[in-house]
Amino acid sequence: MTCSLYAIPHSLYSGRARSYLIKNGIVFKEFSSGHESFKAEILPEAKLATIPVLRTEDGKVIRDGAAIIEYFESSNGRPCQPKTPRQRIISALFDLIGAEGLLRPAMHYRWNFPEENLSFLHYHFFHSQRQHPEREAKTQHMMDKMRYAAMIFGVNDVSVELVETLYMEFLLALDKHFEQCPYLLGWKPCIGDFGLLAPLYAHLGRDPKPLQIMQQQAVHVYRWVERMNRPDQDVAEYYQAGSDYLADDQVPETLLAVLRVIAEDLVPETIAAANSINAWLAENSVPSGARASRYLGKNESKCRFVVRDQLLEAGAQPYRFFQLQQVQDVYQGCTDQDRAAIKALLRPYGLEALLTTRLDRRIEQRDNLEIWV
Ligand SMILES: N[C@@H](CCC(=O)N[C@@H](CS)C(=O)NCC(=O)O)C(=O)O
Repeated sequence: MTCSLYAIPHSLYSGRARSYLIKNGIVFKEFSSGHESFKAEILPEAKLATIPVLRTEDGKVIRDGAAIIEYFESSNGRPCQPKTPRQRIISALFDLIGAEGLLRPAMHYRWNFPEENLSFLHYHFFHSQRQHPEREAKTQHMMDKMRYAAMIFGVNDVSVELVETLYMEFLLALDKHFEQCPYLLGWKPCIGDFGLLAPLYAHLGRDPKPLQIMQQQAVHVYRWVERMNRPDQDVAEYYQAGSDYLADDQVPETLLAVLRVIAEDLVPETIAAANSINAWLAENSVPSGARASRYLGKNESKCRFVVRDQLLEAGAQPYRFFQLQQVQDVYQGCTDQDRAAIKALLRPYGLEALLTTRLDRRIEQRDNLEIWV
């Protein structure tokens, strides 16, 4: 039996896991979440109806893109984790950025351009539903739910201009980076490449409106998106290609320029979300082992933060801190000398704050759920 990946082309988190499987030569067959087996066989073990979910060769069910990647990384000697400290942190940081840091542009460019995107989206949402008399109604319900999620992430009439400006600055900076080398840290993908692909494939590199922007204004990013979905290295345009991460723990200037833009909302939002979730933890007695849901309460846990003199409001999501823990775990595992090098690398962009911003309770994954420890 080969692995089965329950995923759909237009799903953000599916793109991350799929690319990892492709790049690591793991044979799999992909099924839609609308396939009968998803509800009948997968859901009872996956617990939540999110994708991606993997069924391994020996029948184990793993829900969550990060957990799927960790399953293979931990059993294969961590082929996609750089060995040196600065590169390791950068890789983990881009994993966080991809999973959490680009949700506003991803959702904006998907949902706020109906003329360009709607029929394309309908096709995909429809085919992720089971063949069922209420298939169309469920499709509409799911699309409405995702439109609403765009607002929860902080896209509204006031913030939209800032969301677009930040995205374009990020995209053009990333384009300059990929002009120099084909992956974030050199000649092969790291964990951070897979994380970053999540928003840049399904939404920003595939929906008609943002795809056109990427193709017309950031051809090197577009090529990286293609490259991340191919099993070979796919570096024909780089005439002196290497095969490994850059030597001597190098982090290219072009990548730091990307981080400079990203930090502008990633850092204040993460600090604000930590404050909001910590206040909630202080007010609510949360037993050890209780589920850490996507949002606290009924979506009421908002955090507010300022970016370029503008006040933004977004849902505070515990999952952001599950990802951030990975960055902090790498940092904690370093020698004093390596920690100093990491701090010096991140300090100019204010990203050093992410090494110490944390929730008062740790989040872990157990039996396919995120739980409070
Ligand atoms: N933490 C999960 C999140 C998965 C997730 O939210 N997937 C979306 C599709 S990209 C989904 O299934 N949404 C359905 C829903 O929320 O009902 C992961 O990284 O895999």
